[in-house]
Amino acid sequence: NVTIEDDRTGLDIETIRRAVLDNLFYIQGKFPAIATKHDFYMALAYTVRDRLLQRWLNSVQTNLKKDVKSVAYLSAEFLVGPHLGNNLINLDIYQQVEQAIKESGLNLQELIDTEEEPGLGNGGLGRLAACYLDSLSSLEIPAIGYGIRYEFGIFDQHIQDGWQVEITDKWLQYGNPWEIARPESSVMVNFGGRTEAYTDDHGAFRVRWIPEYVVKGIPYDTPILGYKVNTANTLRLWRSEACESFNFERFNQGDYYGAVDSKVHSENLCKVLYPNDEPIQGKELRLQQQYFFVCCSLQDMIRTHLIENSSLDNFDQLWAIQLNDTHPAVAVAELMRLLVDVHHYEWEPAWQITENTFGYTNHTLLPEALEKWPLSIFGRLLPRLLEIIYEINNRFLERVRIKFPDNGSKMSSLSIIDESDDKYVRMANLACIGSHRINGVAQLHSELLKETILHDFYALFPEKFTNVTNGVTPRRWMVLSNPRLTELITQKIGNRWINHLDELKQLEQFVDDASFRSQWRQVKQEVKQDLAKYIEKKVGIVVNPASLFDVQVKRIHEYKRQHLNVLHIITLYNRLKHNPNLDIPPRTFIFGGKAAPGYFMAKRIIKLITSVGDVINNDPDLKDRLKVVFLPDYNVTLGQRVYPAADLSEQISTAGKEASGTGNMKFSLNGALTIGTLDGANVEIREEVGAENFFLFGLTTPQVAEVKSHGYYPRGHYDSNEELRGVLDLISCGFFSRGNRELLQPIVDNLLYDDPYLLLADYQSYINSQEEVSEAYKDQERWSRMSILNVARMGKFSSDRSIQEYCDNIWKVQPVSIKLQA
Ligand code: 26Q
Repeated sequence: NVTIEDDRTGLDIETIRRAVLDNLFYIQGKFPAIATKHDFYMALAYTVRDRLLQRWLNSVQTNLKKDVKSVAYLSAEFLVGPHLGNNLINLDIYQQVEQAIKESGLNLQELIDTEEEPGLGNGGLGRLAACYLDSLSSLEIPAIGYGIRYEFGIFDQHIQDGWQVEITDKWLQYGNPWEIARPESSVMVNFGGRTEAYTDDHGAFRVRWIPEYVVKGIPYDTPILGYKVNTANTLRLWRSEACESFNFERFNQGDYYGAVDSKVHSENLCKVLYPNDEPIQGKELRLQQQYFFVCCSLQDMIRTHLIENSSLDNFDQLWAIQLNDTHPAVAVAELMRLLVDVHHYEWEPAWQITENTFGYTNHTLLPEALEKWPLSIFGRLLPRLLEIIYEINNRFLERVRIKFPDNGSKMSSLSIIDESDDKYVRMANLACIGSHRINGVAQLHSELLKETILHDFYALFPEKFTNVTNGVTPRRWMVLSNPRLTELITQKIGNRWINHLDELKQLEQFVDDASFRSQWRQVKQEVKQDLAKYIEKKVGIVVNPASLFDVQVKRIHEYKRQHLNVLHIITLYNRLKHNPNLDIPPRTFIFGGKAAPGYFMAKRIIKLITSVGDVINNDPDLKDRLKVVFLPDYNVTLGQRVYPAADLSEQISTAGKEASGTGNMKFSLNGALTIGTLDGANVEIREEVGAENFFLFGLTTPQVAEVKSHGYYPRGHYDSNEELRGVLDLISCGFFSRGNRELLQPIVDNLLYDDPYLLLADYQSYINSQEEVSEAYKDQERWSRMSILNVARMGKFSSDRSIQEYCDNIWKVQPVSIKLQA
């Protein structure tokens, strides 16, 4: 009974095996004997892509034809991670492919590991966008992600002599099998020049923009398949090019270099991702990037809309556009420009459409992290948009004046234009005014937004404010990254939890089952052994898989307080040196994270970690009871190795500084316990898993404010706390820096004389909490119970729940099921 399946769509083992060989030959131009691992990876990737295309095209077609609302998620960053493994999971063909690859004498994991990840983001915000695309597709919501196809993503981090060195990320150099260029859908984007008033044929007053130069945007599409559904949405990333790549006039005049000038200029636009996770002042190219992808995306939505609709009157009924922070906030003004200047709408109806269409997600509380652009740069680059922003602002301030008469301070804080010293365009104000919903990313964050940086907007339109607590996709962050745990859980409660994460609750019934706890420990042990091997291979440090894996992976930032973690390590070191018989469980401290290249303190913190590691890892007195590892080049791929292997998750930011955090969720979902402050989503994680299963320490947000209001004096803690003094003195005297007292002194000085993130104020509380961690770890049965309960109670933190809330409360969109037909 032989069935011949199509080589492009068939899912049985034999067909997949044949299809891979076919693609190897016809796409890579190789036969097995001379093919490299990368060739096989490419052949397999194309084989998987073939199986996606049917679903993808059906989804695109259906969304175009049906008059259902779509979500457009606008984000300057999408940190999607490698596609191959994830697509196998979502297609539900992992096992077949594993077998097919095996029968060809290869190993699937090795091919998966060959994929270069698209590093098109800095950290949390970009990764959140990727989790949300996964959930949108899994929930069958018509959606499209719009962003920039950076030629070079976030830099690769090397560690040389303990310092971070940045290397260009050439992720495209061997080709990208997951994207399809769509040059036929290119659009034009204006920059610079001037505006001009004119009267049209009907005698109406209008404005046109006469640009100095025009850049072409070319879309590159990547399918984003949902889990076990036919919905495959699109991630559409724009690449810039010159309109005319060659200037013949100049060439003929003998100006050979001038002839390609505009080409070089335009192509620079999307060359590189800014590696900062805070706004950088006045970088014109960054503003160009933002306007470029926003302008391309809105034109694309309008073009799509007009295929099936005769006007844009119902644009807001068919599109919900979400602004991922203020990076795409210029879209508010750009949609107004397109409606008024290009489609000849009156201002008021255009504004109704605009406000109904946009939602704005804020990701920060730090006032210094609010994006603002010098008026001079903005006006020179986007003259027409600045005029429109002035018009939006004038009309808005008129309404404010009526609601709060004679309140100059309200007016100036709400105005889009900051007139303090130099003049700036405040992007958060533009986003708030132009959106019908404004949300924070965790309960605490959303409350603090209303009390602090967006207080005056809250007073003006309370009905716009809401919260959507972040979530992460269990497909990538459990099923793909932790197959052993997935298998154990599924044996017990079936597999519905993978897209109904609340079902993990059922694990609670096994918490008293000693054999289950032992299997649970066994899984964690095996995953830790894998990571131990990786660590030895990568950095040459031998770690004990039975030790407590204490992990902090995230961007390096003073507010995230990696250096508080280091103060604890040195405290333990001093204790063990003075009392070698001290009974504490051995620990392996694992760090990972990139520092913004221009962030002096963050780079010193990396040097502090590696320096302390060098001393501790090589001190024979310690008998391997403490190890400190800095894993270079932390990214999505490495995260997938690290989260499953962690025993303890470090979430130790100063209260009130971390908007949400999402790594905290990935750890806890994989059975790590958290040591953390009452910050961001930690608050809700603790609420869910239970206070008794969470190691809490530190000042609360109001206490932080209180301490600061009385004139915080960090020296006081140094003077009164002998153990803390011993730690800081040891750093100061050059003990960790081969006698060099200058190297790490900036960190110590900052803590003693400024300490803006209150490390010294939280030090003792952190140390005490860490002692509780050590005590708990000694009782492995108790630890396992806590670990199981953490996983069982994390259902809330699926990005499926987050996306459902966006759909219900912000976007008002419905799922559309996709039927598979040819
Ligand atoms: C802005 C202008 C110019 C250059 C760079 C930027 C820029 C780029 C990236 C500003 C900020 C970012 C990234 C911010 C970020 O990742 N925020 C994190 O978002 C997560 C998802 O909501 C939260 O969990 C984290 O708490 C928050 O820090």
